Amino acid sequence: MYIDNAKDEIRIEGLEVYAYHGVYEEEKEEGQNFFINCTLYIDAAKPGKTDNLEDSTNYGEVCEYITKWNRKNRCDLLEAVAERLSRDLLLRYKLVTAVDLEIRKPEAPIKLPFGCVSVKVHREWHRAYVAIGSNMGDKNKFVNDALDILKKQKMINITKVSEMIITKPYGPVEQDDFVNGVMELETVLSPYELLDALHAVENSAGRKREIHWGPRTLDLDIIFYDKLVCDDENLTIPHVDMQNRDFVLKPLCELAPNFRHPVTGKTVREMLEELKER
Ligand code: PH2
Ligand code: MG
Ligand code: MG
Repeated sequence: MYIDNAKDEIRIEGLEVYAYHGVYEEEKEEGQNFFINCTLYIDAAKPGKTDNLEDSTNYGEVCEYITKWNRKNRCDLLEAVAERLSRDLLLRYKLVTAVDLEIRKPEAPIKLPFGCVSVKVHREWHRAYVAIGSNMGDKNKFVNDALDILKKQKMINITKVSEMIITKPYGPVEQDDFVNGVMELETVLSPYELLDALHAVENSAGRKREIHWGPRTLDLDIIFYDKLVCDDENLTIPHVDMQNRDFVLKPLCELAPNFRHPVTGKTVREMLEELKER
């Protein structure tokens, strides 16, 4: 779960598990010892006050979970163990906002004197705002189906959905009116993984990429992803033109009026007011 202010840590060090991860046959057959270090990021203020385990995450239970996970799962690479286990921890323990996970393999089959090999990852929940648009066919159905598909994905939690509004087409292409809205979501996906997931939903609505800015069955655009600023050939966050689009700002203002644009520092409400005055 995404929480803004969870900078406290629960640490597990040197948890020993016997498992069968590895690229080589003898590793898969014989198995070996792995040692796991794990930091869980939480907000300790509440359990600190109440002194009640229910308000926190039980580290003993997490150790059991990690141990069982390594009995059940087999990966070739330490990277895959770290990737999959860290995401499963985030999905399983709702008060944990981020994890550092290190998988150490001191008995790795390396025919040289060495201390240890390991892979360490950091994974966390993120909050994103995604704009929804449709102006072809059964527009409301495309929007609702998209929300239903996304609600089923465990790596994504939709936390708020704005009212859907009908808007005149913006831009140079003459086309039908749009249904537009915005959703707020929490996700353990990276921005690129989220983009891929949204494209898959657009494709499931039969989206064809023919005319740039042209009519579409479904358009899902990432507006904000935390306070990330990213500008490369495949992905621009925040959305470049959001401050000029009332069909984005109006529904976004319903969900997050005080969210500040990470570059301009303006709140969503301020951007909407400025757009109305123009
Ligand atoms: N999307 C566009 C271009 N123009 N106009 C409205 N009203 N709503 C949209 O979602 C929209 C648009 C390109 O993504
Ligand atoms: Mg768009
Ligand atoms: Mg788009």
